[in-house]
Amino acid sequence: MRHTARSWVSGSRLRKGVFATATALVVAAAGTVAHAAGGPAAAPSAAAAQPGKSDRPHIILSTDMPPVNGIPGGEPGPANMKSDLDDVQTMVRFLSYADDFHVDGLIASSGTFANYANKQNILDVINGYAQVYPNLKLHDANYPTPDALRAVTKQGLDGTWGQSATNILGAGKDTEASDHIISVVDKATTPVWFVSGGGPRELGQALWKVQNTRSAADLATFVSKLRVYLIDDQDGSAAWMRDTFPGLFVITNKCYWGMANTSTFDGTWLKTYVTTGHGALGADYPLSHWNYGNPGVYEGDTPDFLYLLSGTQGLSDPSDPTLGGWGGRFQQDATNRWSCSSEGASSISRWETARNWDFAARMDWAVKPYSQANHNPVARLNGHGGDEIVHIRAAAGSTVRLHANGSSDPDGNTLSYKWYQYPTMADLAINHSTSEQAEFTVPDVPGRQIDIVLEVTDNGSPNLTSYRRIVVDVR
Ligand SMILES: [Ca+2]
Ligand SMILES: [Ca+2]
Repeated sequence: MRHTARSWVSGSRLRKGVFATATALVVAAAGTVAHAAGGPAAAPSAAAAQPGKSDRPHIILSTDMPPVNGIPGGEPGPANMKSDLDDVQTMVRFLSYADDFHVDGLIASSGTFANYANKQNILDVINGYAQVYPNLKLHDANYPTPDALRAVTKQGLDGTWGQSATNILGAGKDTEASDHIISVVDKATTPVWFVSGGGPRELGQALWKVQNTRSAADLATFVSKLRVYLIDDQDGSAAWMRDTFPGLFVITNKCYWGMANTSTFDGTWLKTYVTTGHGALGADYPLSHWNYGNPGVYEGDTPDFLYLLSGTQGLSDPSDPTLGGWGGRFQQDATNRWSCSSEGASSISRWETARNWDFAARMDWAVKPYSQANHNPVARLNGHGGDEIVHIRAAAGSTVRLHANGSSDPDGNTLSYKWYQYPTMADLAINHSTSEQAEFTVPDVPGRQIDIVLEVTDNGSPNLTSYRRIVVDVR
């Protein structure tokens, strides 16, 4: 994503994007217009960076994951081995997408039933990543080295999950994790996303320390660089940081269960596409979450990084939670405060087919040569490649012409197209909505915004989808 200087201080509504000139796209209802179609993208060579992606987001991912060989929480076993095993599922999926981020931190916060923080749990999955890293590099040169990931893996404080802010923040409670967060944010020149699938205590302690050791102006600068995405409130620091820092951008996701689907993406699916024959990283993926009898994809924490991934896919803009993407769609409750939209968990589950097969392709990347795996198409919308949101203004009653000309596929696959409004903000009929070119008449809703998604899907194995988004401001 591109981050403008303005987005530093905005926190909320400002979006990344390109403003297309209205005249290039909008014509009177009876008129015609010639579009400047983008030329076909050159096919990338193996080991090139993935095409169609611009700047990768900076992420610090905090997890309370148990050991790789942990025990599902509902089964008998020692407290230090038991927890939500789906957190390990999330880590495996995250590392398979490590090429799409600047991974600035992997934080072990307190977890397991023993309430321990243990960074070795993360390092063990990185060891699996290390075994498939040479092969992943065949598919995207941006995969970070295992040592680069190890270097930013940091340990938090024990005993903090579920505890009040008073008990877990303050003098004497700094850790290598909280100090690392401060160091990363201090060096940052673009926003740093702290995403947490456990208690966010380590960020809380970092904020506490900066608040208590720096000037108000320096604190404000520090806070302005952060973007926070929480899977629920899992310790008292979550509410504390929202109460204490009104300038802190915080998304709180309490509809994360939209990730789970153990009927379609069940144990058999996982064995076929992830855990067997797909290398050491996939082999670390636990089949079960809470008990052995119901295997499948749970991954309740995964929306935290999917939210950012959707920005790199062209589907959304993380600075605008109302757009919605793989990590959910959110509503604004107050300045810098976001919670699940009325769509709830379905804002996450609606993408499950594309996202799970996309993960299956990543698992192929772990073991197959470039020519034998599938790679995502490169979608272009009205000539715009990259991942920026395309913005236009259009008058009610005018016709907006949309096209995906110049979209391409690095594997030479045949592409199919789908245009639809999301989220639905106005009555709208899109003509030729499954064609490369589509159009619609702008409804009489001046002042409203019409958001349209383009899905470009290939016929490779598995089918992979890429996205673009256009936002039409109705005059
Ligand atoms: Ca968790
Ligand atoms: Ca392809």
